[in-house]
Amino acid sequence: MAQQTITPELRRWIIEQATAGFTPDVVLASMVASGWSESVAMKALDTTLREHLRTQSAAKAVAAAPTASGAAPAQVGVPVPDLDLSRSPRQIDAGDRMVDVIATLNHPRVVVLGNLLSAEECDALMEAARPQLARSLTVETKTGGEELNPDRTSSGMFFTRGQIPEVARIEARIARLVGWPVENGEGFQVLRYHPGAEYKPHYDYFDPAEPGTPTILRRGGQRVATLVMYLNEPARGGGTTFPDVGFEVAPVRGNAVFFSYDRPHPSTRTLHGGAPVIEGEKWVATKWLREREFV
Ligand code: PD2
Ligand code: ZN
Repeated sequence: MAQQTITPELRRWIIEQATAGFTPDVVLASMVASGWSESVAMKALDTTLREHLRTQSAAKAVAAAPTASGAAPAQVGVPVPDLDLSRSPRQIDAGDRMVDVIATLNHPRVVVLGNLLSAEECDALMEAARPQLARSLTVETKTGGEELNPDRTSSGMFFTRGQIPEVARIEARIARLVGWPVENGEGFQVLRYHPGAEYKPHYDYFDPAEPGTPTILRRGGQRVATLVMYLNEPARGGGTTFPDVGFEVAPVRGNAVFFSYDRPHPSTRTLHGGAPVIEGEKWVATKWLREREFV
């Protein structure tokens, strides 16, 4: 496709749409429908609306405007953790370890990493987690509590930040890798899946429309990125899937998949799931990163 330029006319049009009460997701859909590439359109929207928010008091009305469908308006994106891939490195220095860059995708932002963890670190996490595994809970967004979720047939546990030396070391490595403070991370969650177990597709951010979400957000704001680390290798099945873009990451011991989401909205395309394990066991450690310090 020929290069698409963000002209002053386009900026003016975006601002007109926004001030007329159309939310960014609606404006995005109409730009895509008229031939804009979604990633260019999102960027144009993001920069234009940010600039406008900075300079105009009318911005308040934009954020508060209802969508035509009555859904919650999509917010302008927030800063998120990311890796510095600007010079296309094969490896990134994560402080105490060189980590391989295996594959990247821009929308959704996904980076597949190799050799993030050593075999000894994978073993240490599994052994420390094993005695505490219980059928997995997910955060109940209706109340802010936790519930048994039938979409998740794995068992799991949480470490606290820095709970054992291996956890502290890996947390520092991740912080350096993605440029995000250790303090903004939730404790690792370790999950074990048996054959037949899966994690149905979901978003990791908290749904702003759910009544329990404000309570959850008090502990450090929204989740803005996820790192799923593979601690072992099931013989078959158990990939991490991104159904919106037909992408699947194979669970390879020591490897990881990173993805970020700058707004709690499906337009991030970060719908993802854990495919059923067909043969063998699958163990992962998940790190979720929040906007602010997680307390
Ligand atoms: O185990 C996975 O592959 C997986 C897939 C989707 C883990 C998570 N989500 C998660 O921990 O959020
Ligand atoms: Zn997830």
